[in-house]
Amino acid sequence: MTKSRETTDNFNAGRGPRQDRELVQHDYTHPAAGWGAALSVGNVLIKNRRPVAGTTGMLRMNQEGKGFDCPGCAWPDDRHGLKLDLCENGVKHTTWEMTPKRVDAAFFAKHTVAELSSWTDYELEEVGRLTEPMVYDEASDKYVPISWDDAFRLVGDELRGLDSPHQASFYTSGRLSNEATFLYQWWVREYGTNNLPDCSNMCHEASGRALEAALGTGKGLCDLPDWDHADLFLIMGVNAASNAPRMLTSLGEASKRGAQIIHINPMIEAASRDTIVPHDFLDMALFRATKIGDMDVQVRIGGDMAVLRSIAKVAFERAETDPTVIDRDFVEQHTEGFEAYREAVARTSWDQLVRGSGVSEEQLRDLADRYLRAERAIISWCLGVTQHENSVDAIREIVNVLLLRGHIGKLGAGPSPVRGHSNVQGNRTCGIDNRPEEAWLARFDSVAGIVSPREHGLDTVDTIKGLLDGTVKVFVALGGNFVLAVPDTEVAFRALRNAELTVQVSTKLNRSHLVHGRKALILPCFGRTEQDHGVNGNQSVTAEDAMSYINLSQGKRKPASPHLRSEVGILAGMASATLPDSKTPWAWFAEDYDRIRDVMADALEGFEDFNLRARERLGFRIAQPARERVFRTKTGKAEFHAAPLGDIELPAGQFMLATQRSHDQWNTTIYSNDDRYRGVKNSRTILFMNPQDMAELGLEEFARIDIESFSRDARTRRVTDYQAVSYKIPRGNVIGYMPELNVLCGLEEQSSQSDQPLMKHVAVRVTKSAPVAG
Ligand SMILES: Nc1nc2c(c(=O)[nH]1)N[C@H]1C(S)=C(S)[C@@H](COP(=O)(O)OP(=O)(O)OC[C@H]3O[C@@H](n4cnc5c(=O)[nH]c(N)nc54)[C@H](O)[C@@H]3O)O[C@H]1N2
Ligand SMILES: Nc1nc2c(c(=O)[nH]1)N[C@H]1C(S)=C(S)[C@@H](COP(=O)(O)OP(=O)(O)OC[C@H]3O[C@@H](n4cnc5c(=O)[nH]c(N)nc54)[C@H](O)[C@@H]3O)O[C@H]1N2
Ligand SMILES: [Mo]
Repeated sequence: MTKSRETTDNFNAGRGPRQDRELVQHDYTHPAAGWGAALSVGNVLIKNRRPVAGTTGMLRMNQEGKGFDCPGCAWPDDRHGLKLDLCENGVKHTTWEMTPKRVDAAFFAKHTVAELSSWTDYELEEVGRLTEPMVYDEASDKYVPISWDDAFRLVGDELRGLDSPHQASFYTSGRLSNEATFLYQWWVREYGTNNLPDCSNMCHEASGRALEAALGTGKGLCDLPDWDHADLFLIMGVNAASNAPRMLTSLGEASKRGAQIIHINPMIEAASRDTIVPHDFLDMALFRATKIGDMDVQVRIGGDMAVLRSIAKVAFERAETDPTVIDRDFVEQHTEGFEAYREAVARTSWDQLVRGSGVSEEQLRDLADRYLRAERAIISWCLGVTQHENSVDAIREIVNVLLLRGHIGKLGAGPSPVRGHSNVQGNRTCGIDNRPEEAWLARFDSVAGIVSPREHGLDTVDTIKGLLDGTVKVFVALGGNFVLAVPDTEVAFRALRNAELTVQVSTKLNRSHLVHGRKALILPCFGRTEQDHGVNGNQSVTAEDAMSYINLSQGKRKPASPHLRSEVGILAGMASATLPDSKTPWAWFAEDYDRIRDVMADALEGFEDFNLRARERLGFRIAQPARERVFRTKTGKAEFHAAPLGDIELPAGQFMLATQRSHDQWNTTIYSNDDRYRGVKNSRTILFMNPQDMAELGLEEFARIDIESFSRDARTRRVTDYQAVSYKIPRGNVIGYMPELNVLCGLEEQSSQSDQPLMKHVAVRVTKSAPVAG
């Protein structure tokens, strides 16, 4: 069976709808959000046949704890609670879940897995919501129905049959609620392993490690009032108009009050032009756009540390004559390592800074000048900064320049990473961590009455390696689309097919259900928008956003099928079946999440009176000592970091590739082949290139190209028949889409600082495709 399936694997095609029209590209000049977005929302609602229900569903989202938390991104809700704060991509994301289409037993009876494997990823998700638990039947190569009890028994039997609990790995995609997360890690640790990989391993691991070392907290320090008071923003490596659209609201308001907004990005993204703030009805009615970019710094891919260090370079130069440039009092009272840092900066020449950043000295000085004049500065970043070899150093450099100006622990200033999935931050807080800290485990154990394992567990890349070499036999995924999200797609396919058992808890059909182990389960769960009845009525869960606010979320819609279960319920079922002698009251927890929250209140710092505070009108914010300038670092101070500038030069003829999202996708879920703000229509198998680089290679616009990557394992990975699109990006850099280009990301290409796969740091060669024969 597997044989025929492998022949249908296609690692070269786009993962959106089948491409039936020619690629088009033109400049997009309209404001971000605004009517373009409103029209696009309308189209999505119509496509999902949800014009009316879709709208009422939206009106219940993000509204003062009375609805569900938008799963679209981790940006906090409007704290004033007065406005209708929704965005195009949140609407798209939510309607995708609310589709009336269903994937039931009859559907699976009609299609073998081999046949489904030939469908596009778009077609798989398009068929609608999963409705009942299914198990893989090898004889017919089909998924067939299984009862919940039998499914749980299968999981329990397999896990108990392993020689060691470390032979199983338990993935989380960052939308799992805090309550489910807490129970998940409890089950896994009581079972006996810290094999808890998550999407954070591919996302903000670098941010967590850098901030923890520098400030004694793995999270950003800013809240929305800070965003309301800053007079300067450095927005680094984020495509905010597509991936954190509600940031545009904050930027629009900041711009109106005169704050400066500087975008540091190899691409000039839509968010650096102007926006019509989507919830500002008057602006919408009048087509009134607000400028949200004062300066674009087109850094070369991987060059952020050089940009930041140039700020420090200018600061130290000026400090010789101007004592106010560096906040001496702050540095003396609250920091450690200033002298060593000063020396490291002195050792870095302008020549290195210019080469390392790809930006002229003049522009770097202009940037520094603006930064050093600001009284309150926020530095915000996302994947453009985190997915490189030297990302931990780059993020420590963010903290370095904030420390120089005392921009920590004061209103309107600080580090503010943009997190990805709506609860990826809460997952960590509530225990999803393959490298847990002793203090966290000790407190948890004392409350839970178990002894958690202490040895570190596997992250996402380790899990793939373990599956490949057979040391991992069972793979469980709470959400996500692991096989497409991870690097090295072909290798990942082989890894998952090597498993004894794969278990996917999901809402929609995706590739990870088709690339499965010898035994395989699909366990369908409620979505965020759906009711979840316990013994005391419709239950709520909580999520933590990118600014550490905890919000209650309650679904109102009727579940997509009567056979669905909640994620908590599914976890409780799997846990009971795995641990028959457990003293943990799994089923009792699932009956009423208040009971889980009562335990969390004791086990987790900052969750005191959890049930009470979660029910406050706008939830609560988890306290962070660093905001009060109390730093839980080794020295008790905020720590400067004196790293040398990393080398990002490639041999001649190679390009640095960054893989990223289009406007019309949510990670591995692709809504269309268009990328509106970059003016692209009808294709995802494209590569943005600098026009001069294209000319040098003799490539015309839309020329057919092959892209080949280099990896330390010396294996060649290649995609063919892509198209080159000229775009204003730095020379030597190329940009294309994930998850298609994950094929090129070698499994060995991991940051030595963060262990993150180098998804924006791929060395490639570009060549003209051979002409098609005939
Ligand atoms: N609609 C929508 N929203 C989403 C998601 C989605 O897929 N769709 N995904 C969610 C998730 S999980 C996450 S983690 C976030 C991701 O949000 P983003 O970080 O915006 O994701 P990417 O699309 O990878 O875009 C990376 C950005 O960094 C820039 N960049 C690339 N290399 C560099 C570099 O070396 N330096 C700098 N300074 N910039 C660089 C790119 O031009 C691009 O603007 O969004 C979340 N929100
Ligand atoms: N090359 C490259 N690769 C990347 C990245 C990159 O920038 N470049 N980014 C990385 C990042 S930042 C991330 S976060 C990962 C994303 O990795 P994942 O989180 O694993 O992937 P998603 O595409 O977000 O998962 C989508 C699936 O989640 C399921 N789902 C949706 N809603 C729910 C729900 O409520 N409950 C459950 N149980 N399931 C649900 C659906 O079945 C859907 O098919 O990808 C990473 N991969
Ligand atoms: Mo992410």
